[in-house]
Amino acid sequence: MKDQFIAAKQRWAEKQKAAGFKPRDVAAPDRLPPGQRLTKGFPVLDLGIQPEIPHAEWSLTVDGEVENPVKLDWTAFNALPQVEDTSDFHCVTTWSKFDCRWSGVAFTTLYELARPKPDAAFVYFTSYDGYSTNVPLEKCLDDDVLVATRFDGEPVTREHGGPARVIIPKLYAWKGAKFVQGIHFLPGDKLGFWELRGYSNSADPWKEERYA
Ligand SMILES: Nc1nc2c(c(=O)[nH]1)N[C@H]1C(S)=C(S)[C@@H](COP(=O)(O)O)O[C@H]1N2
Ligand SMILES: [Mo]
Repeated sequence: MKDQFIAAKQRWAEKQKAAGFKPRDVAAPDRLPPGQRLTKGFPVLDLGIQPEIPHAEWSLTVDGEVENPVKLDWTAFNALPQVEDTSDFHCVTTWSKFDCRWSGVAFTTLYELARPKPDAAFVYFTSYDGYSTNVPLEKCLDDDVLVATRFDGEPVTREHGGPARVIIPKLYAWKGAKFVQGIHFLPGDKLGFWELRGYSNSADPWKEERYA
């Protein structure tokens, strides 16, 4: 895990040097996962609750199997190094959105801050709307996984999961917690909201891992 973390951190650094928004070739035929349709809009999916969290009341807890559990308030979170990344977004309900420009804090930065213990192997995300989702730690240690506070240069709106939401582009979008409140490092896997209700646990859009 350590080597993977260092490699991801290095790739993040290289990507940040190449400043500016560079949409990739939209025409690339291999870019849309099987069974997906491209949308130009940005649909909203939630549990019917869009919690309103003022910045003064917002915090992100990073804990579990870590050497240094932290609870970051809005100021402390935004004082962490910021990254920007453009990625594609794939929802299990068959829409995909290309070139989403997110900025915020890289997952690797939170990993480095909390210092997971050697037995940490899974991540369980919790949200202000009662949502949860789970991801193997190795899937989070990639140079496109971040806790985003901005979309296209503007604060993430409440409907899209502001103040902060998780983005894991290589998995179906339900694996990215909107309104994120907690990031918990666990030794074993723990199923999240949709994973308990018939959605795939692995959620790879390229393998069409939609429902379990
Ligand atoms: N907290 C929370 N996060 C969530 C959800 C949710 O209901 N609550 N829905 C998930 C699903 S199913 C998808 S497709 C995306 C939708 O993000 P969007 O509303 O910005 O399109 O958020 C994911 N994260
Ligand atoms: Mo979804």
